[in-house]
Amino acid sequence: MEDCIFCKIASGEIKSDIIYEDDKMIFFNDLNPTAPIHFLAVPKKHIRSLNELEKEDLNLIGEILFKIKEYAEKEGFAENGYRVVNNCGEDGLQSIKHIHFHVLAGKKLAWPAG
Ligand code: D5M
Repeated sequence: MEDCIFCKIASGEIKSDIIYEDDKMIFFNDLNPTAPIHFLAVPKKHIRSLNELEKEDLNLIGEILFKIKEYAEKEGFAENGYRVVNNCGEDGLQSIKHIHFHVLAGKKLAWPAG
């Protein structure tokens, strides 16, 4: 197993600002937020990137997206909308090699990205 900061956050070895956790996933606020609400939704299973996703992981990813939806409803930003982003690989500017989804909300976001 490679040395992975998000695995260490998931195991509790490294502290983070956790906003949701269950046995399969963890949500924590991004260290460098680019919107009033900016957190990362991360599976506890170590998957390097979208490129390494296997069919056996499809339920897990669906559950993460569904939990993001539920969280947005609970926290009251679902109605105004939000953005879910996955950066994959070098050109996608993925800096942490453990798959994660950025969730951005709380302002009118700019588009297009990149
Ligand atoms: O984005 C990786 C994101 O991870 C980036 O926005 C900073 C964030 N980050 C890095 N380390 C931490 C810790 N320790 N806590 C919270 N957030 C963190 P990427 O899509 O890989 O470019």
